Amino acid sequence: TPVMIATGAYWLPGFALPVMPTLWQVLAQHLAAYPAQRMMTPMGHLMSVATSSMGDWGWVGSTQGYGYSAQDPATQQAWPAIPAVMQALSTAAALQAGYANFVADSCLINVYAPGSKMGLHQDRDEQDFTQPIVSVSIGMPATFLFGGVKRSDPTVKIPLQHGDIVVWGGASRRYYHGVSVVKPHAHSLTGLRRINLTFRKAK
Ligand code: MD3
Ligand code: FE
Repeated sequence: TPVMIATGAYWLPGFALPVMPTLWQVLAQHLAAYPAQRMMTPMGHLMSVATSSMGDWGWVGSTQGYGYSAQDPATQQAWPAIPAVMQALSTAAALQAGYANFVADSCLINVYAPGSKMGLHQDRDEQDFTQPIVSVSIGMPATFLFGGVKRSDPTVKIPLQHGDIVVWGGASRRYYHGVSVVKPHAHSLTGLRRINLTFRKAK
């Protein structure tokens, strides 16, 4: 049962749990072949979160700025395809939230160690903001911060657990958001890691 948390944003607690064994198998395999890397900010700092990608487009950061690239900057190789289990999960979650026919061409994989965080930001590197973003939380819990269209808007905290999915569309697609410093609560599947998948239509 979807829980509306803002205009167009729906929380689907535990939605990914039934496919988690299969999902974790393909994800662990992917991370072994395409290790998550800490990208550079435009200011030349390292992000605390490490990232990897799947699909036609992968999100990358560098001192040249942020954006989508068809190649892994570490290897210059194309990203691997999004596995069927993940493609089907993101399409089903989007539909559950009222967004029919969502087909991701990018899956960003954010890997958080204890102490990692993500500052308040907007996602605006995608071409079409009418397309939702589907996020899947795996492993250690985290507190998600959710604001409004202005950076100064008040934020609400959402405790995201292993297996939760949130679909962000409509007005919420442009809202500022971030993740508080992740605390060390070892998880049976991932150990001291939180992994967040965001399925996007980048182009
Ligand atoms: C709300 N990731 O990768 S996912 C990101 O947990 C990002 O790793 C966070 O923000 C994470 O850009 C949050 C939830 C999320 C993703 C995209 C959104 C929330 C969003 C886009 C618009 C509004
Ligand atoms: Fe974001």
